[in-house]
Amino acid sequence: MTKIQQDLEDLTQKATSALIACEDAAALEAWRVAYIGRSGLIPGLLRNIKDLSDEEKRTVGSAANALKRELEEKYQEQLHVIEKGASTRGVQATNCKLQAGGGHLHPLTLTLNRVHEIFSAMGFIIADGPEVEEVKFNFDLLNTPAEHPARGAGDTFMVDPMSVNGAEDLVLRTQTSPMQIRSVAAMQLHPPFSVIAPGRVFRKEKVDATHESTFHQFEGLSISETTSIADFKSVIETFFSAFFHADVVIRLRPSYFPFVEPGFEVDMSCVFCKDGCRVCKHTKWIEVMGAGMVHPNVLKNMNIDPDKYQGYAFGGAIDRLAMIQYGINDIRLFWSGDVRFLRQFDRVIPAKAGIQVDPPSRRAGVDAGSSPA
Ligand code: FA5
Repeated sequence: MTKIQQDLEDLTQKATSALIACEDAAALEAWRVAYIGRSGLIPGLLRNIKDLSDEEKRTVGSAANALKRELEEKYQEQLHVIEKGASTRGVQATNCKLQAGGGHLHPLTLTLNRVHEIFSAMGFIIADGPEVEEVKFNFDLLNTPAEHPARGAGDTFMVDPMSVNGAEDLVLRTQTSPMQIRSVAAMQLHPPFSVIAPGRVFRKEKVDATHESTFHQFEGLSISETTSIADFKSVIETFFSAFFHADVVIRLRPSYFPFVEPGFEVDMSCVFCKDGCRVCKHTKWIEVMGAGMVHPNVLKNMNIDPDKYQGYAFGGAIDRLAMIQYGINDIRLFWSGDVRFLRQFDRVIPAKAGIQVDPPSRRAGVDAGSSPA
């Protein structure tokens, strides 16, 4: 390889990674001037071609011209992304050309890792459990009456016993809440303890921009002799403040879930505005999870004495958090496999919570029961 060919190769790599790192118009303009502008490195390289032999002129010249065209195209694409405000927030499917490159994490994995980091740092242990779940765990032990609409085949994916060696009463779990019961039993937890269980859930939903039939929840459970709603509010405020790097305030609204009493919907103050914006639908609040104080019947089903112990449980969606964090306007993009969408996360560097994070051994992924199927 001649020196000029080597220079060309080095320049290709340098220019491509520098372009990917441009997140605003000023950085992009500086890149344009440095690489493809009139006095930039690429035109400079092309000017040197005149000193080469005829054969080198042909090979190196056509390669350098192709590189110049390619970088100009990529520059236009990046400009388009930045103008649409879609570099980190406001991510949408845009026209990017397929190109070879290193792999990177999916936005849901980035979000899940962050949830792990923050709750681990607050002393929660992480549990994992089955996606094919027994009706007993998904509903009965969670104090959900037989006539509850969520139990019907209209809302829940039933598992055909024929497909699982005749095992009956299995469903695709509709929520991560069965992990409340499973994690306590499998890890033989005794209060005080705090546990978090992320995982995939399934519902017969009409899929639209904000509803998927397969999505990801994270369940939280914290029990002690004194755990109160105030503790819940403080932990969740700390979580969302760390997650969004902002001073988040939490608001609780009364709601009903069979496994908690009282139950509430949790809203967080909008992290993008003070006076209302598109993300908070001009309400200044964003609905983020369901929660409540664990129902005495559920404590009993965990073999925990409800006269002595109390605590809170909560369940939020990883997908919704990712949408808020990255400004994704359609949940269906996560499963689309559309590389134009996915490649926009190749430059998202997993942020640190800014609080002490426990070593990985703590979140070894305690398995709280295997699939009964
Ligand atoms: C539950 O699933 C309860 N298990 C949460 C809970 C846990 C309450 C513990 C009390 C104690 P809900 O159906 O509201 O609640 O779902 C929780 C969150 O999942 C919602 O706030 C919403 O952000 C998200 N979610 C619900 N349905 C969908 C869907 N189809 N697609 C994406 N996200 C959804």
